[in-house]
Amino acid sequence: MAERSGQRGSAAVAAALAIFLVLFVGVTLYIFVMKIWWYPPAINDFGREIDAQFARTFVITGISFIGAQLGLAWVVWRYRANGGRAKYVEGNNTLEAVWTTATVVLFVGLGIMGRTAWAQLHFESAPPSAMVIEVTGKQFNWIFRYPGKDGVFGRTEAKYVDETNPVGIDPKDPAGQDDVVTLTLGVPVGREIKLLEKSQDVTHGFFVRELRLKQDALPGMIIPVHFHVDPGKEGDYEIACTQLCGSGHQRMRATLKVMTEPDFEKWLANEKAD
Ligand SMILES: [Cu+2]
Repeated sequence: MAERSGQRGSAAVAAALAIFLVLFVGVTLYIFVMKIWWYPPAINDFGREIDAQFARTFVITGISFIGAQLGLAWVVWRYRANGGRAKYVEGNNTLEAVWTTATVVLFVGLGIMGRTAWAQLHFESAPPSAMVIEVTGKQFNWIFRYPGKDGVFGRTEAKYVDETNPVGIDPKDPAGQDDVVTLTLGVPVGREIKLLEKSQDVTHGFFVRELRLKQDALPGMIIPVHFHVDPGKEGDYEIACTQLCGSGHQRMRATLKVMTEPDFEKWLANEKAD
């Protein structure tokens, strides 16, 4: 009698767990396929390349995930307690070797496929014609600096940093006289932009979702990254800090303002006047 009720209990629990796993796979698949909580569309070819890599990774890991979870559901149901004795199984060396090799091949393969996009951002330098803009992260905002007409940034030093001079431009350096410091990153559309990332205090993370561009800014380092925005994609995009950089971290955001060349010139002149 006790054994019979034990059997029923096992079947119910096994069925519940198997059904849960199947539903879990279904809901997860739905979220990814329908792209709920997805990135906004990319605004350049680098972004689209990252998306392609995302897609490849999701297809491969997705197939493994679905196979593993549905397999688990089947095993839970098929081998539920039925009054028999559990059997000891030695393991299977061939299977071990097969799935370890398969995992290595998949991971290394994905790495090789993704290296083009990664190298484009980190190893290839920006063309000499790129517009250079300095980005400084500090608790808790982003500051941008344009070199002005002379194309040369003025020297900076920590001792000059104050309310009116947030990046600490040396007032005695003539190259710094025409530098333009802003709180918005204005850029002309279509033009290659080279950012020089700096930090005044802790590690910050510069991130624009639509560019698929993420690079940490570290104190004591100048880190270059470059990008362009496709023609027709003018507009405002959010710049977020992706490193938990302190108590005001969630407030640390700015705007990437993509404009046509004439609008950009007007905007920069305006910022200079301010
Ligand atoms: Cu930050």
